[in-house]
Amino acid sequence: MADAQTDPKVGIVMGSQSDWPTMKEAAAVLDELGVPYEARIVSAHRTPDRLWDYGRTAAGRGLQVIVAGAGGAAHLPGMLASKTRVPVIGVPVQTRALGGVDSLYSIVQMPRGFPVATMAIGGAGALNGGLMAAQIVALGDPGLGARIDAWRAALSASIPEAPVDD
Ligand code: RP5
Repeated sequence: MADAQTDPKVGIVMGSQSDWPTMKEAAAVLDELGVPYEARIVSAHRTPDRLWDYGRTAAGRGLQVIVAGAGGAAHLPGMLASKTRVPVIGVPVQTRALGGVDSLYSIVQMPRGFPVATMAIGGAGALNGGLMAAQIVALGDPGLGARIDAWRAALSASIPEAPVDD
């Protein structure tokens, strides 16, 4: 999975290495669509200075959107949104203790003025976060727009009309 990509348009960030199995679903769909991204561990609590630097430099480095995943007291997406105008998509990572509802509530209830676009809990949320990021980048990239249209058409075509027995 890519990370040595030059000129990343999407930043995938997560609070911990333990979030990567979830967040790599965002990376996988960006790979599939040919969108350059970087993946970084940036913890609101354990590496606050790294978080501040990431948010402070994001727009200047050319990032167009950030997909931020965290679990539990999931402050990373909201704190990043407070530090950069680059749109932040939040992914609530599933937790053992509370199933990810804790992550969801931590991410979704932002105060007026600092939005975070919040996805579903877990892998589906991470994949959708990657797709949403690609769709944002595609606003200025017609070739990518065409690849997303083809991706969606292939998904539709893969759905059978009638159910079958297992
Ligand atoms: C959060 O705490 C991370 O986003 C992660 O989901 C959760 C647990 O982290 P680890 O204890 O597994 O590093 O900051």
